[in-house]
Amino acid sequence: MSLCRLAYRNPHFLRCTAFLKYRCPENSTPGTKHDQHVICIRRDYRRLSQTKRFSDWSRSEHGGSGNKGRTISMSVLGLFSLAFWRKEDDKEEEKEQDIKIWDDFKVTLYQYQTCPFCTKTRTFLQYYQVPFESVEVHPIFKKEIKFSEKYKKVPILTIDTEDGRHELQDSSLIISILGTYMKHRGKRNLSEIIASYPETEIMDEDGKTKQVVLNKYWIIAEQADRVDTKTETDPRQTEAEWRRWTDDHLVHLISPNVYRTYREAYQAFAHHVELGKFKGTWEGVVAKVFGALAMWLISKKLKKKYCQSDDVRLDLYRACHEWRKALGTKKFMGGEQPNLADLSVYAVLNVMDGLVSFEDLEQNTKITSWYRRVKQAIQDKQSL
Ligand SMILES: N[C@@H](CCC(=O)N[C@@H](CS)C(=O)NCC(=O)O)C(=O)O
Repeated sequence: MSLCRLAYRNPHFLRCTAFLKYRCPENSTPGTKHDQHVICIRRDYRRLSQTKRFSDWSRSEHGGSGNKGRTISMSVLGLFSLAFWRKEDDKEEEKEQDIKIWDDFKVTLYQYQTCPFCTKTRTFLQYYQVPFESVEVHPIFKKEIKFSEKYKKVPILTIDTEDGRHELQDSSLIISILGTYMKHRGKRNLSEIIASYPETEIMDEDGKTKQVVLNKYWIIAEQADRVDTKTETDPRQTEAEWRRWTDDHLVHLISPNVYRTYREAYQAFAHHVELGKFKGTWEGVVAKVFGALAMWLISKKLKKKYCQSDDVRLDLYRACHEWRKALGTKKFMGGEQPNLADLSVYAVLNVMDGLVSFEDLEQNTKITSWYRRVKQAIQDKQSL
């Protein structure tokens, strides 16, 4: 249990956490154990200070309780809290191990900032604290991904290692490969894991042959984690199904909704340009005017292909109801922590965050509480 949760339950801990904050100087040596504790405590303090109970306490404290009492209670409780540092220690060690497995790699994400597939990949990298650089690809000239001879879509992830460069394509495949690599904590090397996701030729409904990776949505479990599917349900099964649903269904509802009218399309492009590297440039202006026009026209075609209702919002609401229903009373699809399905659905919806379509979605579905929980979980991981 984090200090923050304890503090929330027990007013004495409020004092204690404040004491710890006071005791942790801003200029602790970066990278040391002490520094890591300081980071944890500051993070807990930050979260704590956003709670109502904290503001009530801090107001009453300001009202003037005795200094002596405060010093004694802070000191006693400060000592008491040392017991919890041990737990933080273990967590830190685990985190250090996680970070170490990326030490010899240089990871680069070639992306469009607002593409849902790229957002999905980026969210995964951020949540699992994989150090990476991102390169924004020019949507027309694509000179940044010239190295990729056949595959011209984004995201592309390159991983430079001692053995050379690995080039990974397709958001879900990238996530599964990296997820499996982390699961095995570097015990299996990356080339071996990539080879565990082979391409197979299949024939689609129209009789055309295509290459697919059959286990694309699966994290390959360690022997010890495997469950007997005759007696238990494998949580990876649900995770894989919802990840597939995100790619096959949810993601296709985004463009028709974001670019539903020219006005909405223009607002979306203005918002994206504001966030991206073309802000304040002539390319940004062209993107706003003509990009919005192009996407508005394209979204009409996408609507015909992927949407059932005349009002595209209804399809989006329906999809979110479906997700909410499957979540039930669970905090996340992954239980107490987000799993890859949570991160994928979140990332795809995140593309609309700040736009009219997202406001409508929040008003017409019960998606907000879960969405905010995932957002918070990602932020917490990043502030670690
Ligand atoms: N299945 C791929 C789909 C990737 C995809 O369609 N990306 C779009 C951007 S959202 C793309 O690059 N389209 C080609 C283009 O923009 O020229 C994935 O999951 O990564």
